Amino acid sequence: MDTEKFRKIQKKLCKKLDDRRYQHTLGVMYTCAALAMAHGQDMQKAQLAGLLHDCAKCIPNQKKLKLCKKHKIPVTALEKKSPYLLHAKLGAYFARKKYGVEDKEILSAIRCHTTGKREMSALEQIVYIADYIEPMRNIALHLDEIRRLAFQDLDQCTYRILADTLEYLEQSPKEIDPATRQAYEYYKERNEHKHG
Ligand code: DGI
Ligand code: FE
Ligand code: FE
Repeated sequence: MDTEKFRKIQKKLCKKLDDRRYQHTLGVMYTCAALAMAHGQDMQKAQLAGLLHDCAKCIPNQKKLKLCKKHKIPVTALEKKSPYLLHAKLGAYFARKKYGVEDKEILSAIRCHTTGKREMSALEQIVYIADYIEPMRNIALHLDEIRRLAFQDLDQCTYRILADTLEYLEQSPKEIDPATRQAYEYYKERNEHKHG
């Protein structure tokens, strides 16, 4: 994608997000680029996925549900109870329909960035990780260790984030999406296999 097209997307997106969310978005975008560099992945694709990952975040929850219905995006019973989760699916939809992104890998990285999923591609892991570690994030536990791991081993880093996220969710009234649990089981097994 050429620079001008990228700038156009940034300008348009900036109007759809509040300032805090836009600053987070830029943090994720640059962190995606850095992780792509570290792991030999396509930097442009990673940046674009990072830029658009939360493009549907600032839509009110009721409107998220309405928009899913309107655009025939399937909503699970769990998502109905926690509609904020839908910003990922809706984000992928808008990335294509409103921002003209056709790349399937980018769209799928946006779609799974909140819960994660089993067998993520390197690009999907990069977006998932960057969202968690970008510089403005500062409340999660073990961030120093997770930030260090991000540049060393994507699978181990993904696993650590999933483990901490599940622990956080289990202590909160929030329901756990099957994708989150499946991702955790998958990366747990994968890391045990790799590291004994
Ligand atoms: O959109 P962001 O705030 O940048 O980050 P995100 O899209 O990763 O969303 C983070 C929130 O999503 C965080 O509070 C944990 C929550 N989350 C992750 N997996 C699940 C989940 N919430 C529920 N209810 N169920 C999940 O499985
Ligand atoms: Fe998000
Ligand atoms: Fe985010």
